Amino acid sequence: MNRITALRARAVHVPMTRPLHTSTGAIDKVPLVLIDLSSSSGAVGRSYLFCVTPMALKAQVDLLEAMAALLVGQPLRPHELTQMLQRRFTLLGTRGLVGMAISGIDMAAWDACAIEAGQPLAVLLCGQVRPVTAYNSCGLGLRPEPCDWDALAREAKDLAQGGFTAVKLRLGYARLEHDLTAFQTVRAALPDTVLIMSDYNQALLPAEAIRRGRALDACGLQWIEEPVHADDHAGCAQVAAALDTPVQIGENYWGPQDMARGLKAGASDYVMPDLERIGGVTGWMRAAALAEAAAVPMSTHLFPEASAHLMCVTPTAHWLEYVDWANPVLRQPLAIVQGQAVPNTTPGSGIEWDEARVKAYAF
Ligand code: SMN
Ligand code: MG
Repeated sequence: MNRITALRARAVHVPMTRPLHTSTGAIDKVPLVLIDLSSSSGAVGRSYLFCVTPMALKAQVDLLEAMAALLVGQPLRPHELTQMLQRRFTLLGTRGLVGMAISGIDMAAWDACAIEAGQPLAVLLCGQVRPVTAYNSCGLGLRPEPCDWDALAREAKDLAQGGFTAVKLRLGYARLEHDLTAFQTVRAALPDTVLIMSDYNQALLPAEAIRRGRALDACGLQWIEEPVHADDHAGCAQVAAALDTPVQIGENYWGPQDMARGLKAGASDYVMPDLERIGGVTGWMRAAALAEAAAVPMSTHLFPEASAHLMCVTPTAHWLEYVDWANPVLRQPLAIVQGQAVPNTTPGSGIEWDEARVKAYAF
């Protein structure tokens, strides 16, 4: 039995091709924590965490380094490791930085297992590597007033390059009229064949979400994402029931139990768990079973490299969210071919660091 010999965590602050404004604020550089989990076999499993703000980077690294004491010497068995960590941190709470750390360790442990098995992650999970339909989420943020709609149109055209058949537009302007203008601008800039998703990032109260959603219903959006506060499952269920456009949530589900509550409440038509919140690969597989049982289409949130493998074994797999945010520190960024993500066929989840860049972007 192979055992964990070391855990290393490093913070980087990586430049973005396109800064992203959402209704929660602007992100102009990507704050990541890179995790290396070493096994006695010699394999090194890797994952990264997206910390949203650089203010969280040091705390996330410190927490992971402290957690190494619980891990070193333990057998490399992700199910057991994740369960042990969940128990150990129950009294502190397993959301926020703690939940992200547990998920990151889980993802790195699965990567190490796949490397030891000599198999791509999807194959280790008893599936096969196949292309996964992706939408381009690397932009189309909110425009600060006075809104430069021409720039939004140019960005839409850029994002559709590479054969993408769908893109995501951020909404949640101060007024509905600007939401509609943003949509119409992007719609007019793209061929009819390119689909459009939208994301409010929790900006609205349910009544306003219903008002805006009804105005958007004629637009043919693929989905309206997080119209209301992520924890307001009852409110989101009201919105989903009132609209023709499907409502999408899930990036803020902290573990499969949280997703089970949302599904039970009928909070959304679609789900899109996030690997660093749902509990890594272990949490994803359990969430995928819940989505299958509820017959709900399941998409991914960020982390396209590992997520692409998981979509290959997700019964109700829907759309992969493509972002290029980790590309500057990856040796081999995820391949996109005609709008489809093509997972690596090499062992693991396809994450290896470009050490020179990691050094250059060290935080
Ligand atoms: C999002 C999440 C995190 C950072 C930026 C944007 C957005 C998405 O909610 O779903 O892509
Ligand atoms: Mg979102």
